[in-house]
Amino acid sequence: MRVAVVGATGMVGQVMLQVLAERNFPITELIPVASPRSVGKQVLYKQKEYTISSMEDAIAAKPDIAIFSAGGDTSLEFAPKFAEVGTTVIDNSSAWRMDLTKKLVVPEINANALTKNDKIIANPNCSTIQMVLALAPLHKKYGIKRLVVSTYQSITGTGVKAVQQLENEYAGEKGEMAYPYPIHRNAIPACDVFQENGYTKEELKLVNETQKILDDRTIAITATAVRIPVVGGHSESVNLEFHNEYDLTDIRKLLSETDGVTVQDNPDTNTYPMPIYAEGKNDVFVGRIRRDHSQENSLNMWIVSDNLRKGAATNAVQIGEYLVENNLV
Ligand code: 2RA
Repeated sequence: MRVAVVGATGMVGQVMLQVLAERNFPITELIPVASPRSVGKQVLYKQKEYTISSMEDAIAAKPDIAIFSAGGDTSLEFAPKFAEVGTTVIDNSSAWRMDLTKKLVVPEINANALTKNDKIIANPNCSTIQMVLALAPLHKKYGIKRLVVSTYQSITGTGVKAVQQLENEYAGEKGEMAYPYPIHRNAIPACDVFQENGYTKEELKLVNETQKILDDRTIAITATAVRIPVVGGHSESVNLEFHNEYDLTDIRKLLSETDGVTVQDNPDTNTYPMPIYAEGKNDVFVGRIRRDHSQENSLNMWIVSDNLRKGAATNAVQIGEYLVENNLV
């Protein structure tokens, strides 16, 4: 497979290269792509240096797959150009996610809907991916009526500048600010920009993408997305109301049997998911699974995952694996 990684020097792009190597993706030719100022520089893949190509040269090379993590504007401009030469694009930005002609894919849930005709495939938002992976089996059996989610998101989701700001604050040093206020010893209830309805784009992604992936616009969803001074992954407190009565033991069984989900849930032994332990792993970790006694047919749980892996790079690579395994590229 000739594979282009667009945004190869970025935080997600670098994890993408790690994951492609770890999972031994069948690459015969790797084409790292980055901004014009990076063209000609080197990136490492499997301990070997690869020269960064321009977008134009990468398109001309007609790769089989192009995995993008380069922002929405770049995806909107260049994903169609790759598709025109026959490349299948897997895009990590929000550009195509709610496009009615594009599929929004978490492989364990809906990769089976993919066909050879899907030349631009959208990777969902990180906080959406980890949540829907846990919700899908529960929705299938019990039918989710309403979902209330609060997120506690890693600053790696904001980008390198935010990580640097936190490190500077830890060290008591001045430096470039990603936020107009401290990240260290703070909680920032603003992930991405505010919309006129008072919600942020991040919160609306959790609503709209979840309904699209679960293919059910009747699910009532409300979200609050918070940035916290953590780097290992996103955490989410999820409250579910089902249409039907449920059995708590069966909920645990369904989650334990779901590919990509690990249940960590024993308060007696202080066993529950935490980002410091999820970092660098590909699974979605679920714990604090408990009945919500304040309302019928309702459940609380806690979901943690490395937002750069299953929340971005790993999910995208798994889409690529599905395409290869099913001869769709
Ligand atoms: C965030 N979900 O965490 C986004 C990814 N950039 O801000």
